Amino acid sequence: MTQSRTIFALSSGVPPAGIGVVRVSGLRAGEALAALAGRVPEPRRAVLAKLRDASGALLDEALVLWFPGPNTATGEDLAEFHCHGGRAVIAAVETALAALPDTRRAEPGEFTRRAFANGRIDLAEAEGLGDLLAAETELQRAAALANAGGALSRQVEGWRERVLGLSAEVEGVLDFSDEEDSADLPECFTWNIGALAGELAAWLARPRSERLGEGFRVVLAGPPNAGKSTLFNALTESEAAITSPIAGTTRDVIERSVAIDGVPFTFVDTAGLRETAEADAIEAIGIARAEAELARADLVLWLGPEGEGPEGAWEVAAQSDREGFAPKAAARFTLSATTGEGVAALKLALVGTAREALPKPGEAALNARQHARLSEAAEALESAKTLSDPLLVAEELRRARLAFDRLIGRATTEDMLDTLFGRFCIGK
Ligand SMILES: Nc1nc2c(ncn2[C@@H]2O[C@H](COP(=O)(O)OP(=O)(O)OP(=O)(O)O)[C@@H](O)[C@H]2O)c(=O)[nH]1
Ligand SMILES: [Mg+2]
Repeated sequence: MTQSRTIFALSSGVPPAGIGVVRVSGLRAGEALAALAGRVPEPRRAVLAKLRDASGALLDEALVLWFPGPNTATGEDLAEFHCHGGRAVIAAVETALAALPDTRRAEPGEFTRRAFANGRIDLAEAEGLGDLLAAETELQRAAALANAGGALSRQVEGWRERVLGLSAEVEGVLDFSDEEDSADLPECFTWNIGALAGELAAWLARPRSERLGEGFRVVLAGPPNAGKSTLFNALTESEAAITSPIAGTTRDVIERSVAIDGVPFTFVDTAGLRETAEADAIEAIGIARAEAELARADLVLWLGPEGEGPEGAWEVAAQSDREGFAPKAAARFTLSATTGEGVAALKLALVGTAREALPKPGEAALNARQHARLSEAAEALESAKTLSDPLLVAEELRRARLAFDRLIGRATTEDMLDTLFGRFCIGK
């Protein structure tokens, strides 16, 4: 399935840059090469060419490449112009391309959308690609790369095959039962469905890929002047939060996302918790917000009196360098954000804990959409397990297969595709 219009876009970064790669995809990609570079080079060979517009004016000297379809990134004929990355150079090349018949600028994600339409990649791979382009930390990159490379798709194909096999068994029993009404499914059949449902359940229980984007959420809490903001600044290596000896300095929630050892974190500094009689109206709002943050946290670092923090919080004995410092009997960490003592140990422990809670590197993680489809499949299998009428079992298996198809994009809707590809940048 080839789209009628040929598209082009700058696929490299925003100019000015050393090189600007303009990609052209579609039926007229070869003509675009001939028109601008004067010839169509040998496939997959970079050649130097003078680029000219229709009037013969020289635009740039560039490396050009020719990738005849269908074995290309988009599944269509593809041309690349590796120009000098100046703004005016790119603009001139784009203008010359736009002047060609049936050729227009690409929309965001349109190259990838064509790759999907032409069966070069499936939906899970396209989503992985989107995540890869958006990845900011090492952990995000590794997870996205696994999906873009088709790890999830292969897994789903495997499950789909097994459901097909099970469906075939049911069909067999159904054919047979035309003659004898006592036909039953073999015992191992239910066992096989159960095993498959169990595998899906294990995948569904894994941390979701969105968790990687949000990061592991660590909230610092405690009474005023406990040293929350000072520790927050030390952990985020910033001066984002104002610190002062005045109790009630922090009034609003401050959050900052950072990567430590490639692991994404969001640290949240909050207003000191104290009785509102002492606090003013604005501080009272800050305290209410701080309490709301505690509920959202993946982990709370408690800098207040021992044992008074929320359940599961890590007891931190802060300001250990101060004279008259009162240690905590069961402190998980004793540290001074001012001297830095003990902060590295805390960071190390945070990284270890966050790694457990976030998708593992190299393990494909599901996003919300994929999770919903896989849940449908798991539900259908769980229900098939409990049924004895082969007709009903066959119907549940069909439902599971449909959910797998939706997951990898064999059955999709236009608006779903618009949403997915719309989040890509132009030129991808
Ligand atoms: N010596 C020493 N002083 C610290 C340490 N941590 C914080 N302080 C000081 O203690 C005071 C209060 O620190 P903050 O970090 O502002 O305390 P907070 O918990 O954010 O306080 P509120 O925002 O009012 O709730 C400031 O003057 C800090 O400089 C520390 O580890 N050692
Ligand atoms: Mg503060």
